[in-house]
Amino acid sequence: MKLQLRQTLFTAALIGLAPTLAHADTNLIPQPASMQIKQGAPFVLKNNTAFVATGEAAAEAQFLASQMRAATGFKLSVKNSGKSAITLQLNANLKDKLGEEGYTLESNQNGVTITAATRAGLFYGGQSLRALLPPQIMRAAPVVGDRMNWTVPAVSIEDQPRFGWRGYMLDDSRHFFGVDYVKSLLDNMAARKLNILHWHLTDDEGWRIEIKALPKLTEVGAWRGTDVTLPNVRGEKHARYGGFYTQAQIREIVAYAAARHIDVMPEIDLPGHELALLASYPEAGPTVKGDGVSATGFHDNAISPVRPESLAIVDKIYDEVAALFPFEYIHIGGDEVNYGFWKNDPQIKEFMEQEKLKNLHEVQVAFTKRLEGVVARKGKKLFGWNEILDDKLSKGTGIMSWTGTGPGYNAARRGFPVVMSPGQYSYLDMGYGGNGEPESHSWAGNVTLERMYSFDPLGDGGNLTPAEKARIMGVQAHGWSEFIRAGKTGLMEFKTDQEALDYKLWPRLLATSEVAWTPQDKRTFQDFSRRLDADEYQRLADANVFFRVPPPNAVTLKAGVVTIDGPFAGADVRTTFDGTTPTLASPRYEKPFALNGRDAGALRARTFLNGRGSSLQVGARVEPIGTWKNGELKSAAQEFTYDATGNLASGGIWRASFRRTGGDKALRLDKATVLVNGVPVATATAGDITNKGDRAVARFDVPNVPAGAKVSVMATLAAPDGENVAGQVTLLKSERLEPDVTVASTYPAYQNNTIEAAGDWDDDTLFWIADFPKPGVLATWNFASPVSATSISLSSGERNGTKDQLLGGDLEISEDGTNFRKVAGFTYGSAAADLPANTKVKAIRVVATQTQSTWVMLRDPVLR
Ligand code: TNX
Repeated sequence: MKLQLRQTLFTAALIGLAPTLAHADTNLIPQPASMQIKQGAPFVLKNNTAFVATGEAAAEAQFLASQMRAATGFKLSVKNSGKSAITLQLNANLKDKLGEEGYTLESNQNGVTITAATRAGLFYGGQSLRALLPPQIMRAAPVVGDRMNWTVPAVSIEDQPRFGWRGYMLDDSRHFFGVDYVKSLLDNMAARKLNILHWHLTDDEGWRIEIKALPKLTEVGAWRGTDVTLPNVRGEKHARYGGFYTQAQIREIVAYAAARHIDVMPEIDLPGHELALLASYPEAGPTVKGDGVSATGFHDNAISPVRPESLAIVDKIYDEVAALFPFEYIHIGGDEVNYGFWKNDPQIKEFMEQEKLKNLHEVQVAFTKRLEGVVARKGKKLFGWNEILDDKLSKGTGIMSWTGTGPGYNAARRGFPVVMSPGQYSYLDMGYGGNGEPESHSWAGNVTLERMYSFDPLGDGGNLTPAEKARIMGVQAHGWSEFIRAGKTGLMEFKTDQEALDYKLWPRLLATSEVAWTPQDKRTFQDFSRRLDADEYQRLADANVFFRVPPPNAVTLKAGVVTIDGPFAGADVRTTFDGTTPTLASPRYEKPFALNGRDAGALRARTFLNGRGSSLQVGARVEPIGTWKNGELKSAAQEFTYDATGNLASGGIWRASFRRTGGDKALRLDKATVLVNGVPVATATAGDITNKGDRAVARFDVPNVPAGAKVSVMATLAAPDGENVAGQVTLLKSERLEPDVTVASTYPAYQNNTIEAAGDWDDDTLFWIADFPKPGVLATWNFASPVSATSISLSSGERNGTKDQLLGGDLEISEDGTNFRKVAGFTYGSAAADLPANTKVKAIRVVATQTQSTWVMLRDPVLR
């Protein structure tokens, strides 16, 4: 709820566009555990407002005052006593009630009082106070020229976090972000009550932390490009790219974080992901090279887990790291080690014999155990990715669950502390979903804002006992940065790497903050979306965050009328009807309008905010053209006719979907026909219909539809097992090419997931290879005639996870059906490429480039 003040003031926004309204804000993110909005006038912050605090509370008051001086330009002195002020008080007796990080906040026109048992509690109360002030409070410099009314609404808050671990991981290796960015990130994390920065400082693409005993790590390992040892990655053209943090800078950042109650956990990823280390100190590698590639596409990127030179290097690194970071945990990574790199090494074989180890996983466990000892001697503990999980490890070692929630529940059951960060719900390097979004990973599917928000780290609980659940310390989001870079990508353009990263983080990190902080029964996505309004985006802009401009939520078409649901009230949405991307000059959407014979498929809608455009909504989702009630379908098939005028208004591939919405019996579609002015123009029979019991889909190839034509869909439907089935009929135009195709593979299929399923243009079915692929062709798609395409992509593996992906492979196309060329390699299970204009595609094939010991799922190629 927004409290509009009696005298609202217009103020010019930072961005210099629309004037903003100064008002008190009661939309907090994260939502407090409990908040009452009281009757009564707000408190108004003035130049002479005093902060009152004593003892340790005074230090927090000083910090909060300095944060609030920045935007207000006010004096805001801190005193021992006084009235009509902002009072911070510590009361250790409140620990039972408020916990380690909780607080209460009372505000009325006479002042604000924040009470807590700890300094952290006072800090979070202070951040809530800032969140109650107008968005401009986030600015780093005084709001000049604006006559701001710095009001705090009258509220009563009692709040504490759901989880003690509220993390974000910065991947500073794949791209280097620098001290200023890390500080601003810490500011923004703290404002949202996140308290752990997991700092991924090393990986194949760059070493980012000065280690004084090993100077080559940063002289050599921190740089990649054509003029240095480490090569460019992913098509980059740098002569020399990179950077690193000196130890002085690390200390500065750790102190900056501590002032904001954030702990910094460094990650030195071992033994895999270490090309940068190996480029600097090759003697850390196995004595004999191995085979294969890592999941990220690199050869021989694991250090030797046994070689004395390697272990000496590791110990020197951990010595200095332990001294630099006061936090109790050091993260050792441990993910994605391809044991192929170790299998030829005689030293490792000898070690296995000596220690009676059965396999190379046990070697990794032994390596991890040794490091547990190294850090224990420094009074610290390890954290690692879920691959390190093994009962031989100390129960003090933390497990970060990333490949799903299962490994986290498993670890909690076995006695380990756990942080939940499954790719499917917390990977910020996945796409937001939508058209024109920046390049991203896709192995965990799209991580939409809603998906991220929907995560409950204790959700299905994996049947954990309360004691096991208590081991789940919290939740973390991850900003892997392989695809983060300045430049054009999708419809976006980023001036800097930092902007590109921010785009992926915000607003999704707001969802993480609420998942981590707010009690589960006090949050819904609907309410979160309501609070994520124009003001909240203004708050992000004022905090100097390059957030993602949200596209319209939905565009719907019903009986020829288009309705656009904007991302928030008052959003500036622009549309086109010729398939081009809307600009600020395109017509602005004001209210529902008639399609008037235009093609709904060519409609494009886009939000603009602060001069920036969002990604696109393409076409309109057609509202049901018909419904049927329980009892209307009979065991004998009958014919029904649905009016589709204004909805099916253009030629192309269309699908009519008949879906059960009530009852529990099956429905069956035998035949469906599209009629234009009463004349059948396309008919779907057996081969074009899929019947799944609770739904049936008919596919039509519809020729051009004349403007103003009357269109209907006639369907023959039955309820073979009983009449208790209600449902609805919707129409959807295909956004991709669906040519006639012959598919072939010499590999066996698992059950009915045959090769044909990868060429039926139905994304619910796939080809599941029931064998371990060997280098060579896995499958071929041959089109009846060549198609013109501008892009191609093909995914392998289950839709929302890593299971049965193709690990090493190429996607090839042929213009003549005989000669193939590679257009993309598979990483994390997917291959995608833009094709030059006028590319004709006659055939496609997927070629494995490596032997792998899992089966593979292949999906239908997507050609546009
Ligand atoms: C897996 S998460 C990785 C990272 C990649 C990321 C891409 C983890 C422990 N390893 O190296 O950057 O996926 O999504």
